[in-house]
Formats: sequence, C-alpha cells, structure tokens
Amino acid sequence: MYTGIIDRYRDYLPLRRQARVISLHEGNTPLIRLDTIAAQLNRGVELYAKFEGLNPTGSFKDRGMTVAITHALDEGSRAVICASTGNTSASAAAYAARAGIRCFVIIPEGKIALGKLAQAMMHGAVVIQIAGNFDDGMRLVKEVAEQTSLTIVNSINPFRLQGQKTVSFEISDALGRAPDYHCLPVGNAGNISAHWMGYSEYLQKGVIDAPPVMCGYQAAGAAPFVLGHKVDQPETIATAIRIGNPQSWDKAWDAQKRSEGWFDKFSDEEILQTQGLLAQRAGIFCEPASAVALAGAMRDITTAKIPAGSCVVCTLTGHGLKDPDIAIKQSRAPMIKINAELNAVKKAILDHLA
Ligand code: AN7
Repeated sequence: MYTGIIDRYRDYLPLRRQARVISLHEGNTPLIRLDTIAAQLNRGVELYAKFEGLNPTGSFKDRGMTVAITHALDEGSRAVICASTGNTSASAAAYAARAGIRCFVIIPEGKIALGKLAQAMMHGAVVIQIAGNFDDGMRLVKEVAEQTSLTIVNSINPFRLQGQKTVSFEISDALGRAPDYHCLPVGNAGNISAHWMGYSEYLQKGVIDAPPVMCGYQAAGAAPFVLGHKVDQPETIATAIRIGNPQSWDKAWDAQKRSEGWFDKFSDEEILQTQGLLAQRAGIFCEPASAVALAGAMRDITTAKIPAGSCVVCTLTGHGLKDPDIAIKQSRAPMIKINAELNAVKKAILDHLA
C-alpha cells in the first residue's frame, strides 16, 4: 500500500527515524501525457503534466506539509502559523488537524479562492484575514513567530522544500530519466527551488544523468523574476501566485542559473485561455496559477526556445475545483435553460450537434 512521500523517500529526508509520521498519503500523483496538445504544437515534443492537484488537499503543498508538520510535532511544537494565498493554508490546516495541533493562517482578505478558504475553515484553522497582500502576511508571520512559540510552516521552513523536492524524484522514477525541460509556475519561489533540489540530489546520487532546464513562469502583474526586482502591488487573477516579494529569491535564481533556464510572464487572459485549453483538450482541470506552466511550455516550444523533440514536464500545481468562481465566469460553455420537456431537450441537443 502506498503511504505517502515520507515512507517512499525516507532516505532522502532529514527526519528522525522515531518521528511519528503525519501523512495523508500525499504524492504519487499521475504524470499524464498531453498528446493532443503536443500534436497541435507539431514540434515532436513529448509533453507531460505532473498533476499535483490530485494531492489530498488539492495542491503540491501537501508534499512539503507532511514533512514540516511531522518535524514540528517531533520537535514538540503545539501550534503552527503561515501566511498564504490559499493552498498553503488549506494544507497546513489539514495536516495540523491530523497531528492534533493548532493552526493559524494569515490570508489576504477577499483575495483567495473560495475552496481554499473553505478548506482552512473546515479543518479548524484560525483564519486571520488581513487588509493587505501575501507579502504583508509573510512579514507579519515572521514578526509574530519571533515573539511566540509558533512554528512557521511557510516554505522558509526548510522542511517544506525537503518534502516538495520529492516531485522531481517521482518524475525521474516514472520516466527513467529527468525531462529535458521542466516548466512550472513561480510565486513565492519555494517550489522551483524544491524541484531543483530534487533533481540535483538525484544527479548527485547517479539516479539521473542530467537535470532539466528549469523554466519558471509568472503572471504579468506579479512577475518579480522577470522584472528582476520586487513588485509592490502584485495583481493577477491567478491569486495563488499574487506575490511580489518571493521568499526563495536567491534559491530560485540559483536554479535558473545552474540549469541555464529562464523566467517569463503571461497575461491573465493567456493564463485563463490555457486553463480552458487543458480542461477542454486534455480533460485536466487545474487552477489558473497552474496553467501558466503550460502557457510557458507551449510558447517556448512554438518559438523553439525549447527545441523540437524535447521531453517536457509541466507541474500543474493545484486543482481547478479550488476556484469554481473563476471557472464559471470565464467558461464559454453553452448554458441552456429550458422547460422540463422532451422536445425542448431534443432541440437543445440538435442545436449543438450542428
Ligand atoms: C497552485 O499557498 O504561496 O512559487 O501561500 O498555490 O512555491 O510559491 C501558493 C503558491 C503555484 C507558487 N501554484 O508556488 C500559498 C502559495 C499554486 C500555488 C504556486 C502556489 P511557489
């Protein structure tokens, strides 16, 4: 039976043998071929989505949270805190509930997807909404943790990245090699740093021969890595990555430089278009922030920045069900309202078969 990333990759994780593992059997997510989309690009690429939306709380954060909460509990912590654009708070709340410890989450008021808020509340976290953005929340979390015994479970907690690096192990194990290019969204930049850490460790152990080129993509209104400096008022419909002051700034630049990769940005419209494309052509419903990974891969494959014939993996970081508001608002799917009569149903069907 599969029992989560700690049991699966324990030798690679800095946890005490005796530590009680707090797990929801996260990880082991599917690596799904995107053949229809790849064929459309017509560049002979092998294109995959690592669908992290299928983790227990619906995002990649669970990989990091199982390790962070396991270690926090092992150290005797009784309460954790994080700032969040939503997914970290959902994951922290769930794993803290499972561990039987308290959880405090600081979120930007009105700027997180409803599903994520529902998760944090349902799992019993204390939800603190601030009149500010994620970056304000992060600053406050650091300040309050200095004056209390709360454990920070944001990705500045090194155990978070340790857990999240296992995504690279899984991809390499599944492919029997690392991809040539790895595309993913970048917000606080923990995940790109963790991916790179995972590939680097597998390279060092000789499990893979070469690491991928790391391609990080941001929303145009929240693109500090593209601009080369912090952004004061980040703005994007992809609220998960509405971050202007990434905490893993140096680590992410290191990943970019060492892998000879790059950063790029996409408008909200391009992000939503790609989210729709994935849902309608590949059957995968990811959240807007995740779609930016495929938007980047598609653009860079088309322009041959990613060469023809490459093996490309996109990390789809979170599930589309987190944010049903956006999905319904942007969807152009026909919505037909009729009387409950056979003839009306037949007409609706015939109208759309044409
Ligand atoms: C779906 O939950 O920062 O670059 O507080 O939820 O590692 O920050 C979420 C980030 C990408 C960016 N995709 O990852 C939070 C939070 C989704 C996300 C990112 C996030 P990082």
